[in-house]
Amino acid sequence: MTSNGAIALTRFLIEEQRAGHINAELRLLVEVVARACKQISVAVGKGALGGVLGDAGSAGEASINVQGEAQKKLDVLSNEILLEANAWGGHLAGLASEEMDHSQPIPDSYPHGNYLLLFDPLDGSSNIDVNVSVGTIFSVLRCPEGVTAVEDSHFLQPGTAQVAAGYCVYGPQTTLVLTVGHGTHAFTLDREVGSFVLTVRGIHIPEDTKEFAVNMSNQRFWEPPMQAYVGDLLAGKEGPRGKDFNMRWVASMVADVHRILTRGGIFSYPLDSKCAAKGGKLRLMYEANPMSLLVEQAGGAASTGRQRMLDVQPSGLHQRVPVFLGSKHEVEAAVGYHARHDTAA
Ligand code: P6P
Repeated sequence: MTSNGAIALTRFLIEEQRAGHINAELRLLVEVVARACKQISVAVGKGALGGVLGDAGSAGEASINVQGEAQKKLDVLSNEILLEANAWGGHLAGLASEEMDHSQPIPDSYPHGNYLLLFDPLDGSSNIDVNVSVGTIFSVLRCPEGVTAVEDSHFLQPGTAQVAAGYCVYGPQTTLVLTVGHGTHAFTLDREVGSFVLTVRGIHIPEDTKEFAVNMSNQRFWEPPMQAYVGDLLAGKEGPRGKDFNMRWVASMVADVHRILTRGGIFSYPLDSKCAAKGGKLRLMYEANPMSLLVEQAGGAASTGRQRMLDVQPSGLHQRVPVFLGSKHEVEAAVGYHARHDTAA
């Protein structure tokens, strides 16, 4: 207990271990990631004062990552913080990052553990320079039995294989949201003490909602079922849904998902003709899968529009997917538009 009776992350994890939900190695892994997120929070919070805004790369030469996106200085710094924090603890066999072409084994100079860590070190980068919430997303898998030399293929496990997942949102508060497979819980950073303190045990997403999150500027590029679904949302109470809807779009998945975990809603980044060739915009392994586990553990639903997200069998480390997640009944409604369209087709 902290001095005011609240439960710090360390105690929460020890109690999860006593309950048999996690082992000591996974407990250490979560503690290490949480500490790295505190370091990233400090760097993000300095902004211009820390000389960390703007694009990475040398003078005039942008640094482009495997996604083909210009890296921000904070993308690179956040990636380095997570790599350094996780190298020596002995809890990982390997790790993979949105910012790195391939996965990395733990150096032979350090002991190897049984887990694989995947992360988007700083999601929502386009918001960094305009002081809008960004975040770190992470996913934990077991290293397959008998594997000594970790390769990309060892990470290609469906979302149901995740043993833990979470994100840390760097907003007005720095909040870590975590699941180890027994509910989704929120921990707010007490900056005076430097500890994450349990602030919501057992998040529950309302099954119904009147709020949707999508980038409407892509509307003309969507597939017909998405056009029909959103068209009916916009028709409001005079339309087939019989109620008015509100819209939010932060363009930072962590911020949008945090709002949905907090008050419900549906988040979607569907296929559109611009990104269809890549399979979608958002990445399966370290964005959609961890967020989908968090949402399902909070009583919500997550789908590609045609398949439960956590059942998708990955084919590549940086594979992209269409995403629908949030309030269970609303995700089911969106999936229904796709099912009826595909059946008719
Ligand atoms: P758009 C941020 O770059 C991100 O990967 C997600 O965090 C966010 O939901 C999405 O892309 C925003 O995409 O096309 O609206 O800029």
